[in-house]
Amino acid sequence: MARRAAEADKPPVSVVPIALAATSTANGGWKKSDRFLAGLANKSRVTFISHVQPDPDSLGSMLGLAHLVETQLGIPTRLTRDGIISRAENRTMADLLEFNLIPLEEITFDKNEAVVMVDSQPRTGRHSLCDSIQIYAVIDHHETPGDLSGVEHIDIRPNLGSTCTLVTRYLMEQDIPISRQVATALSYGIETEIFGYPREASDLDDDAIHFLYPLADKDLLARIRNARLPHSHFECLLQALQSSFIYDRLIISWIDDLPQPEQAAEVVDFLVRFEEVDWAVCGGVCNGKLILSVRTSLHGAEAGEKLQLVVGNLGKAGGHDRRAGGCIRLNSTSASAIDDLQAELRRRFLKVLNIEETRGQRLVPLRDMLQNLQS
Ligand SMILES: [Mn+2]
Repeated sequence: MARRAAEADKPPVSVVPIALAATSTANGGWKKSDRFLAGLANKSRVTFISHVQPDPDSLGSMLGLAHLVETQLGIPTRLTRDGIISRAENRTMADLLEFNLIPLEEITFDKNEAVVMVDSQPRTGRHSLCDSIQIYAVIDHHETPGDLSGVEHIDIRPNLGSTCTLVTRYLMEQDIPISRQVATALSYGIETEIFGYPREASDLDDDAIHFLYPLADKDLLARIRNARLPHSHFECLLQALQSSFIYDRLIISWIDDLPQPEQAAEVVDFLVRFEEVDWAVCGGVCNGKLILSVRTSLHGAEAGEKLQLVVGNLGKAGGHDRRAGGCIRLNSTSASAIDDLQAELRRRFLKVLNIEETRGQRLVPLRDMLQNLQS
């Protein structure tokens, strides 16, 4: 019986390219990358999609898998961009590594084309892809469950720090040459996910970095990490500091006009380093939505689930153990409507984190702000 089960897992022999035969293991088992490629062998083209505002992990994953498909199967590929790339580092990455990204709204799909989703799952509210498009593969590391019905190839590993790690495993399994561009993109994708603190990484993430680093362009990596920042970045940081209130071990910060959605994450990455708190929350208004970002320094904190509890049916939320994000569509962007929503969210955060309702202490006292203005 066991043998039959293993047989059933194998792709039909007729669609397996000869190049793949050598990569199956000695006991006849198929590697994940073999199965991924086998299902694509008869396709006319492969198009990669990721979540909105693609980040380095999704950009690197699309590029790495496109390289895998083109090298092993000789099938043309397309990389897409859902929404804008907003963060300065990410735009610099896409520019310097010469990503050819087609806006998702300009894409039409052929009948015999395969669609591969990376770093996200279908119907999680994280993309603008039409729900009727059939997806061949989902390759991801998020816990946020998507609707995977009809997806042929599913490889979701929440224990990994990045999707780029999973893609690097595929490339290592297939033992194909990796260009400097691909190695640099994957390397940066992994480092943005695992080099921060709290660190959420596995041994496989470290192995992937170890494998890619000698192949990557270290000068380009340094230029991407130190991308030039727009004026709005500093205005936003100033507002974050001035609007921050501390409630026991929680700091909450509100931004009236977030210059780009990912800056909420930059604010909490910065604030969670404050030694007097364990939790940092930032909420910012951007394009008619309230973007939420959460970080905690506590281990086993289930930040993603806690943020889902807080947001509830007001919007969408998800994430990892110590990092989470969410989004609430605003019915009204009037100051009073936003104030009410902020008050409600603050109340819910305090409840979920078991913090007594208090007035909160300003991070920067008003008299200090006034003194700074006069000096
Ligand atoms: Mn990711």
